[in-house]
Amino acid sequence: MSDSEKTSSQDDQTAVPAQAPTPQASAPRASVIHEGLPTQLPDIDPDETQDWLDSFDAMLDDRGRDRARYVMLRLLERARQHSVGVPGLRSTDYINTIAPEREPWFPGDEETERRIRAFIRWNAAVMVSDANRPGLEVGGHIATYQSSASLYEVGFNHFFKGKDAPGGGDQIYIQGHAAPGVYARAYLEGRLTEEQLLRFRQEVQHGKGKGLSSYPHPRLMPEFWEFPTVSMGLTAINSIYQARFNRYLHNRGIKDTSQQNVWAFLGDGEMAEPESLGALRVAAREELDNLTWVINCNLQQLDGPVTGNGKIIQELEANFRGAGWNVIKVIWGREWDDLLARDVDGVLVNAMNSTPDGAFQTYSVEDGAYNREHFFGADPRLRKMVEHMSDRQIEKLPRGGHDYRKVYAAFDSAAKHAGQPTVILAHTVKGWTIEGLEGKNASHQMKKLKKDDLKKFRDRLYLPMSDKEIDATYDATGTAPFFHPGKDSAEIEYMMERRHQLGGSIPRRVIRAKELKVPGDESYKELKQGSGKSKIATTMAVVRLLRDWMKNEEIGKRIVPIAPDEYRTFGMDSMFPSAKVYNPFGQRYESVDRKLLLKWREDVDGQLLHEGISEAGAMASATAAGSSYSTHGEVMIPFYIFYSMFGFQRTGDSIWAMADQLARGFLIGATAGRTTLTGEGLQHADGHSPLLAATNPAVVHYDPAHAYEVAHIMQDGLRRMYTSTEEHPHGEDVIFYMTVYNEPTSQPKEPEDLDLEGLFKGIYKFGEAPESTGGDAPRVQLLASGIGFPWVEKAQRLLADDWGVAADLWSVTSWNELARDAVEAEKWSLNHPEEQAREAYVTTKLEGAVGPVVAVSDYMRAVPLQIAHWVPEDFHVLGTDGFGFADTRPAARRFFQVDAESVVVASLRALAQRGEVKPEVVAEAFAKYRIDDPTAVADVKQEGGDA
Ligand SMILES: Cc1ncc(C[n+]2csc(CCOP(=O)(O)OP(=O)(O)O)c2C)c(N)n1
Ligand SMILES: [Mg+2]
Repeated sequence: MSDSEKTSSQDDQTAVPAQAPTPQASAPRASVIHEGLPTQLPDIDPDETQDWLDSFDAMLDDRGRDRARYVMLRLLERARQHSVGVPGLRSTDYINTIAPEREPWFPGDEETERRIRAFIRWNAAVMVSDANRPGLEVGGHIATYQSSASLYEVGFNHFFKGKDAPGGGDQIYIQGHAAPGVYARAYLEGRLTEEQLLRFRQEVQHGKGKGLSSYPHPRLMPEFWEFPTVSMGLTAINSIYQARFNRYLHNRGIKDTSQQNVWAFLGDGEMAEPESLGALRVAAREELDNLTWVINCNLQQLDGPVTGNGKIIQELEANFRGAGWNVIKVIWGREWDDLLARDVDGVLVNAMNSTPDGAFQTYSVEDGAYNREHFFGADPRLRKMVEHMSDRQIEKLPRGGHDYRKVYAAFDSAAKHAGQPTVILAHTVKGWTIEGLEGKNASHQMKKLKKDDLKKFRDRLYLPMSDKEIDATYDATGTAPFFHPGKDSAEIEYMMERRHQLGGSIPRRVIRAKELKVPGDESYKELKQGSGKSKIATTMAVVRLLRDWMKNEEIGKRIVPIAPDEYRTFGMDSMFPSAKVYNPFGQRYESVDRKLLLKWREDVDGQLLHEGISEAGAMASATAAGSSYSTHGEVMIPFYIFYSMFGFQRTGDSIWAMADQLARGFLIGATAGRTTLTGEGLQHADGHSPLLAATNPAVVHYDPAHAYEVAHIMQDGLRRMYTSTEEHPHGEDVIFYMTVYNEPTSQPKEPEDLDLEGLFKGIYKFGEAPESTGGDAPRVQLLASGIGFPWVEKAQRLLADDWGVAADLWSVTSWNELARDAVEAEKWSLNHPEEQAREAYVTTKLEGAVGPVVAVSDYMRAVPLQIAHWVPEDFHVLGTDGFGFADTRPAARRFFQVDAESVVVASLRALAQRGEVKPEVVAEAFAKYRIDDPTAVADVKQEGGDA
């Protein structure tokens, strides 16, 4: 490495590159500093610059580093005030961002709000403790809500807009483990009864829907919860994309969302999930000032400290500032203000800056004397600063997240901030106000409060409840009584009035969307006609239909195409010029391909969501769009198309959360199959996504073989999800997953007498064996799905021509749906012992079909094997178990033994086992086709192999 490279790659602001090519030979140049601001400018007045540097040096000599640092910071602040483009700081001192003199006037009644908070704290803790009485012990969490009560209550009393607020209200994501606090508030508001609180985490034993779900689960409490939040990290990313989707709706003229804000409550431990911080720049880039995160920094997670040796708040601050967010730290309560004002030497701030989180956690549980000794004891000036305070006063010095006014100031500032998303980093103590829990490493898992804990807790909250009352209830039930001050009390009136002003109670989930008028049969005609002499892949069929949908007057604008940087892969680049890629700032440059017909176009009202390379982001968009019918009262139809390998496998948990959120939409696993996407190899070759899809009860999976099947499935998807029936007045809460392929195949015309019921339920007979085989030929039933269908078609010919065997063909559109139906039938039969057992649909369909049944698909055997138990005859399955690799399709199919020749040998073997053909025939076929040898297909050509 040359010296000049060394120098120029340093962060050092003063280093001068050895050979800086300057326009004016005499002018020295500063090197580039980090954070991307241009400083590589010629110095137009070196003498003046030197004067400034000399005075800085003089100040440093005379007044020391602290003073020099102070003046530098003030200069930076002044420069920013005047919009001089200086680089931002990545971290600030470990103090409140909002100085006391800049705190706003507090518009509420602080004492009444304190009492409300105390009631909620009490009921939240008692409810969890109660759920853990002997013999019930269903778990729950006390400590999380106790650390964040003030954060929520400031929001509830002053900021969160309910559904009836002008503009439709806010979206609020509540930290999953804080759910008891939200139930406790709903109880005070009269939305939940005491009986319901007593049924926390008992969702079926008192009757379905009579209990309260463990965490926010819209699927389980669809009129209460809106956003499922308990899987750490998903709240973070989903809230960003929700805020972005709000803007998308607005910019596309679908709904005015300008008055709506997204609030997300998160844990400091949760920030370690990649999904938590992974999308920060999306929020910054799109200037989502409709988004506020509140991170409850209690410095603890489940097992213990988040970063005992470090400082999580400082770490997060640097991350967020670096990503372009507005950061508001709420570190200390008001009792520290006076101390900080007297900290002229910076010793207190220095102690705050240098104390690791692990030590702060210890200070939170130790008494005043310990804190005096250890925190203030290190420096005589610090010690002196608290001389006038009693140990008790020192012990009571609170964290900012528990100071209602400080929290209010942070929320107020966040709400007014423009041009950036805001994160509030609130310093709290886990289990705050409950002595037995506070700050303990194990607090997250402490679920039970003893009599003594309860009494101390009551005292701390100043709750008007006698020892006698507590003792009596505890002795009778093993827990404490709930507290309600009465409907007409000042506190309840106050909180109800606040909620009334802010648009009603929250959380609340409502469906106000108008029903869609979905396109009729006409729109699907083209695909049902088949492809004639040409070949098309099912992925193409899907895209063609999508294009038609987008032109449809009723539903066109409601479709939200989503792709993680793969539109070209799926042949959708033709949509760029017309539908356009959504960008809230439009396109501020001339596109490189602007002269081409298929040019790249970004626009404010662009319809295509282009997520960059983020499947997690794409899923978050699909979730926001798919639940818009309830969140916004505007039905939107997400159409998320992806490499099937990077769907369920990569983002399965997000799809699970999407299902919990009762979101609907189309997920399209394009380039599906283990052997169909040739060349891409092991990590692209999807041989199992249907199996993963089967694990999600909301997901309806189809693996269509033919374009007309695609058409019917998409049409039925719209019908089921977006139209009203008696059973599902607002549409069904399902997600359609379709696996489609990139291999061009001849698409047959839709048969005249198509068995539509069979197609939707998962299996229908496609065709009989050719008559040439004769009536008494041995017979097999060949079942195939998706791209496996052409293999059984060819096998049918080979069996007839080479071996005189008759094969009937069945198109299996969904192994998953057949298996689900069978399980449902069993369940029904178990529950109706007096009635004739219900038969699985697949059994009914295959009954009377002659001969063994051989199934094949481009997936692992476990996919078709799901139906094995209900197939009335011998069942043999071929599949693609194992890792994929790169090669041609014929080679891959021969390797996995799923091609036509393999189907033939498997069929003959199945017949031989029943004595219907001679065993030698199997060996003969095996030798003829060499199905164990992929080199036998070395020269077989393929077409359209790439993605
Ligand atoms: C994806 C995921 N992994 C693990 C958990 C289990 N879990 C629940 S809470 C928790 C700790 C949370 O700590 P933090 O985010 O700091 O929240 P706090 O309760 O301290 O506010 C863990 C690990 C989970 N819910 N989700
Ligand atoms: Mg925590």
